Order: sequence, then C-alpha cells, then structure tokens
Amino acid sequence: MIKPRSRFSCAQQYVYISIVLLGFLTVTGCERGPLDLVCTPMEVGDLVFSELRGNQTGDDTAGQWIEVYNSSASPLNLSGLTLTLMKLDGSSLHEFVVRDQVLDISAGGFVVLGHMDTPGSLPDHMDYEFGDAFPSKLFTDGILEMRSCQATIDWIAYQDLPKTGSLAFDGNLALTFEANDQQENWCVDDTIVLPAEAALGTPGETNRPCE
Ligand SMILES: [Ca+2]
Ligand SMILES: [Ca+2]
Repeated sequence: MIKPRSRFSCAQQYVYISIVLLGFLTVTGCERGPLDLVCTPMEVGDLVFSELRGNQTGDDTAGQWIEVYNSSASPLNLSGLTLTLMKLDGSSLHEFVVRDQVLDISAGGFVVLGHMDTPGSLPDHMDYEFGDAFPSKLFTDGILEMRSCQATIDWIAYQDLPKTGSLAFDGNLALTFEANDQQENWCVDDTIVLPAEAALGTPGETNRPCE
C-alpha cells in the first residue's frame, strides 16, 4: 500500500537552508574536477533525484540506495558525478564521487547508486556502490545535492525516510528538478510484490503513483 505523504510543515525553512548551503558549495567549489575523472557537462535538471531507500527495519538484502532519473534527451556518462548528503541543519556532510568511467544513464532512464552492508555484494537492481564514504544509514531527514563539472544539477530536501520501503516521487507526475522540491509530490512506497518478502521500492524503474 502506498501512503499519501503529509505536507512538509517547515518546507520554507528547509528550502532556505538548502539555498544557503548550495551557495556555499558553489562559492567554495574547486575549479578542477574531482581527481583525474573526466566529467560530463550537464544542465540543471538533466539528472534528478527520483527515489530513496534507507536503512530498513529487520533483515534486508536490497540495500540503501538513491535513484536518479535522466530527464534530458541524451544518454549521459556519470563518471565524476558528485553527490553530497547532509542532515537538514547542514551537519554530517558526506560526499561521494562516481568513479566508474563507463557508467552511463540512458535518456529517460534510471540509475541506482547505493550501499550494501556487505561491500561488494551488489544486487542486480543497483548500478553503482559507494564505498566507505557512504554513511551507515541514510539520514531520516536530509538534503541531497548532485553536481557534475562543479555545476549543481539537482538538489532535494526530504523528511521522514521510511524504515519500510522507499520514499518515492509520485509516479503520476512529471519528474523535474523543480517538481521534486515539493514534499507533497513524494510518498512512501511500502508495496510488497510477492514472492519478495520485503518492500523493495522500484529501483531502476518508474515509480508507482502516490494515492
Ligand atoms: Ca530539485
Ligand atoms: Ca523508481
């Protein structure tokens, strides 16, 4: 069952925090790309956050992950793509860089970037695993930002990451970098599709509609 999500009561405050943080990152960003990685120049909104699955209650084999959607008209290489994850107050900042030079995302396609408790046990639904830089648990409330060639491509502030299933952008709506800023456009997907015993979300696929 997919549960409607309540409106984000402090949305304006978090948006303000995010804008300040993004401004800080822009001002202090390096002029060079991350290490020796070639990056792909992108426009704002070419890639957008679409679904998050955090640490689950009980045993879990599907992992924690961040799903990204390519809303551009072209395939994009993700080498050098940088994700920044922090709590809503800006603390506990983690930064990950995609170091796979052949990881592509097709136009209109998805990639799933994640973390397994047992490193190296990448499941079929995950395209890239971040290593030790990933926090042990995705924050329950946080901010995610995505950059390529030092340019911010998308960011979201989210709240109440569920412990069963995923937090997913409404599959009924057009997914854009602006639409995913609105908390009311997201919902919990705790659907269990047999024979699976857990709520897996829809990694690598279009999200289910929110009701
Ligand atoms: Ca956004
Ligand atoms: Ca999905």
